[in-house]
Amino acid sequence: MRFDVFTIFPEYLAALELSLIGKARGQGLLEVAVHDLRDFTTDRHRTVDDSPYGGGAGMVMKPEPWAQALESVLDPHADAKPTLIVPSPAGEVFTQALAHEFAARQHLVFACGRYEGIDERVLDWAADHYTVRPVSLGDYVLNGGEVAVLAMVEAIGRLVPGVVGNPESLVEESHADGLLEYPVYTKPAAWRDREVPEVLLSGNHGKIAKFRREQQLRRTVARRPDLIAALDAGSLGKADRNVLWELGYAVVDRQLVKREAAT
Ligand code: JBK
Repeated sequence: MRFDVFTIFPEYLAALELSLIGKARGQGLLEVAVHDLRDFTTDRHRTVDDSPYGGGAGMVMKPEPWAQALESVLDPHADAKPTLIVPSPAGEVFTQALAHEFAARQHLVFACGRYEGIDERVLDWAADHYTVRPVSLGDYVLNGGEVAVLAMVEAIGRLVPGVVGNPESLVEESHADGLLEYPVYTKPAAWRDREVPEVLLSGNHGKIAKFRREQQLRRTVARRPDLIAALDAGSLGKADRNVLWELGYAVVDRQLVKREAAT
């Protein structure tokens, strides 16, 4: 799998030389090339931005360097269009499902915008050569796409076979039951007056599984009620429904609803 990243801050992507992704590059599992967008300018000042038509704050990235850059990594012999991922707060939200979808592609190209974004015609033009996907990490403001690319390359790269040494690390999280993970503990069993929950020391694996499941439900209710609302309650067991009832939820038409709202 190949990644090409275009940015005006190539040093920002130096982290891709470290850890799991850096190692996978060394092993030839992933090819990652980071390119300086300014290398595709033709003027003395290597200009990449200009003021917005129609007025408004800030600057917009000019189309010409982007077209030169994006053309430079097209392979005329490729049997499919590469995917162009454009990090943007106006994109679809990046999820584990999107990471899996992108991990199945041969060639991903990332276009890091800065300032107020990239001239929209670049994305229109690129659609002739690429599958264009504006993607957002979430609803907050970053200064540019670089940090989003770091997150996406890590999330996608670790799904490529061989990149994560122990494939069992991928199994538990892919159980994707739509709940947050349970809390974990290690030695010492007592630390600063805090004890590890006794059941985890019991050796009773049935009780441990039940405890962990309850913890998953409790923290999902507390932290991510949106995930509770998205569950198919019909696929939950009796024990799960009892816990959720105690936490204030009832089942209506296979949906979990707050009990006071149900009445
Ligand atoms: C944001 O991917 N994002 O979420 C993103 C990319 C570029 C700028 C941004 O403000 N949020």
